[in-house]
Amino acid sequence: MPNKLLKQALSGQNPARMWRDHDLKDSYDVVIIGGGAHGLACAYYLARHHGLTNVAVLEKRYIGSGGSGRNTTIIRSNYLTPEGVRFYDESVKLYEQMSAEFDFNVMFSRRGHLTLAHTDGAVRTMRRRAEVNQLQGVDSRLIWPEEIKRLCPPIDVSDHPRYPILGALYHPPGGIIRHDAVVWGYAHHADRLGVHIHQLTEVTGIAVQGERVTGVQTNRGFIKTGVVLNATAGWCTTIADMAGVKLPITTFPLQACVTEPLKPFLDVIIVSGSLHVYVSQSDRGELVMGASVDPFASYSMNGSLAFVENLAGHMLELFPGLRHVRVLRQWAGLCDMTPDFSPVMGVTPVAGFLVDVGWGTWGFKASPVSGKRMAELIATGRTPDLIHPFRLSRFYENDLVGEKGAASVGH
Ligand code: PYC
Repeated sequence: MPNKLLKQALSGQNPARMWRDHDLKDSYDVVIIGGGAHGLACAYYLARHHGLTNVAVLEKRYIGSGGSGRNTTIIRSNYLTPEGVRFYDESVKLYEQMSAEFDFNVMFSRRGHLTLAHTDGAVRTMRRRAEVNQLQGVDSRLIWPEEIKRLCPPIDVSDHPRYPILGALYHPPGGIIRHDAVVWGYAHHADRLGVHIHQLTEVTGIAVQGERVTGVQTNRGFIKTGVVLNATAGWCTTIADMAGVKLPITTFPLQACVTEPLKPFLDVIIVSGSLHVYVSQSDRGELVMGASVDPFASYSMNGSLAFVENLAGHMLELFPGLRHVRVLRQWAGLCDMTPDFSPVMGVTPVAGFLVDVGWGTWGFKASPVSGKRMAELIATGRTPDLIHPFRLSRFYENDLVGEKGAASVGH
């Protein structure tokens, strides 16, 4: 890599663009709405695995400007239901091999993921998750304060805090990654395979004739197409409404923040549902932290003082030694919450209009698997077994996939 950089510098030539701009064609085989990691992954797998390259990805701002660039990059598969564990496990595996597949360092860092239990009820839930995980072949186990302290020396496992730590679900495969690199990697390879990525292209309407999608209206013109994938976050219900499809989703802001860089001291990911906090240390040394969604439905992406104050209080219960550390910046993203805390993927009552939505606070980690499996559905017309449990019709068939107990923090 240094040789490549040196050659490039000496050649005086600009590096090749990661992805290119194109004129908007008046027709595509597939139109994907949303230029985040999900939409770009789907475009990439359509082209790479199925040879479908007459594909447009429409992004109203710049790629990765939504949830893909606003999350805290945690990757894990320690879910509560067998359906959830199997699905996220495939995603973890795709993330593990991503740098090799792209020949581009996406900085995946396997850290180990600890979900702390502060009550007997939480210990029971962690035990159940560990057993479900193990039955699906996923490495997770219940551990106790002595081992927690060994894995994470700065954490307070004494009985001094208001909510002492009783145990934890330990999930060694859990990791973090550079989220921009994931977006750029998918964009670059989709572009090279012939996909058109259109930034600053906003969808203003979806044409439906006789219960079948026929096109998409944008601020740059009309596109004729028979297949539209709604891969948006924050505005997924607005887009679905344009096709006449109702989604059982409510949107909430989720805030996060980072501290100034510190010397490396935390090489595991720590999550506490009871204290509403999760934290990891990035490769730059910053502590990347978040909590649960704001307690009101809104499209606001403003940060609030209340969030930082609460988060700091809870962080200090776990790590009293951090009291002098300064918060550097904070931000918010939008989370589309479903009633069972699982996503919605697949077909809708409108033929040709598909959804990959409802990603709440768990979407980024699923980008590779949802992209791969939605591409398979689009290309073959058959719903893959792995995403069948997450179909829209489950809400009318009383067949929910309840994952609230595996959300990182209480909601
Ligand atoms: O589901 O791992 C997770 C998560 C981390 C931050 C928000 N959600």
